[in-house]
Amino acid sequence: MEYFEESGLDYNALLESIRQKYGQHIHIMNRKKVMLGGILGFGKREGWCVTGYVSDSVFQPRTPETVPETLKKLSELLEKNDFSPSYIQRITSMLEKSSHEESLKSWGYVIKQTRDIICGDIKTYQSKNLFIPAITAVIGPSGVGKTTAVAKLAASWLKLGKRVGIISTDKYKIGAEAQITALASGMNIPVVSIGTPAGMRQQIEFWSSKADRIIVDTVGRNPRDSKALIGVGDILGGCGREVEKLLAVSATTKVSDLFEIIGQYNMLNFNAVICTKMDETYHAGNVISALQQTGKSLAYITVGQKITSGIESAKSDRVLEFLEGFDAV
Ligand SMILES: Nc1nc2c(ncn2[C@@H]2O[C@H](COP(=O)(O)OP(=O)(O)OP(=O)(O)O)[C@@H](O)[C@H]2O)c(=O)[nH]1
Ligand SMILES: [Mg+2]
Repeated sequence: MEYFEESGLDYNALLESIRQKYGQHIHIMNRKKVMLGGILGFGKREGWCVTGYVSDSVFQPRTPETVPETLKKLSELLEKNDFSPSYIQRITSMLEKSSHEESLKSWGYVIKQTRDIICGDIKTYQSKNLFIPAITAVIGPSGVGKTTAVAKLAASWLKLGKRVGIISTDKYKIGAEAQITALASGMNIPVVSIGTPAGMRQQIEFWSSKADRIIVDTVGRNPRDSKALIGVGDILGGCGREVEKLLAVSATTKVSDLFEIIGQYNMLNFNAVICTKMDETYHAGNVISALQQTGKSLAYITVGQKITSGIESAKSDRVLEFLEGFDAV
């Protein structure tokens, strides 16, 4: 399969030029707004960056009358589970291409194959061997569960015998500092609050011999507000060294918004995603579609409001438990 990434000022003209270059059998995976052109930062204009792939083989879709009943039922089930239309199309096409006509009559077969495809689609993230103290920052939109995830991570690393410290950079929300301090105090984890890149540098130096793990809680930012996102990047830049950035998104966010959030936060070069509030959904197709179509990996899921538990390293078959009608058969 050939992948492409192309950019241009006008979206429709860009699609046309992609079709001319790669042919008609293209699949768009992601599109995002970017600044293009200019010299030395001047004269840049807003445009689009589109990523996608070209199918290996030219696949002739069936007419609606000839689509097996099992595939119609599968499409309905995927839709109920909040998978995106293009993900549903992709799954049903893959099954049609790779299966014998007879096999497709078996619902058990269709479910098993779909489970396997979905499992293969969920890329899980392995934390890098960062220098000690390793710095992990949790970034993301407001209210998704960043501070809770920071406290959960701290608790889980504490249980592993690590020396943990928390740095809060949320000077914006009233009570943010008090919230994380209260969450961490029960575990005797020290919390400091800073508001500038210089303050961050000072704290990192101070903690460098006192902690194995530093977790940074950040202010929740609207993904459409690029300036605010750059502010988050600036303050993390104050660490002066590599920071593992995990984007927190809520499982209760609709799929089109997940695409938007992941696309916009891409500017901060985050390493992987934490999917929060998994306990509040029975239909996690939105998360799976967004991860697959943006090529992002899943680092953790959080399940529940409790601080001392409910954060799990991502495992693809565990994510399937948050779908309806896809139990192993
Ligand atoms: N059910 C459930 N609730 C969660 C989970 N994680 C967080 N929450 C709840 O979500 C709400 C917001 O959590 P916070 O951690 O304050 O969210 P935040 O992203 O830090 O919010 P801001 O700092 O305002 O941007 C709280 O009521 C949490 O208890 C989860 O995994 N499951
Ligand atoms: Mg918070």
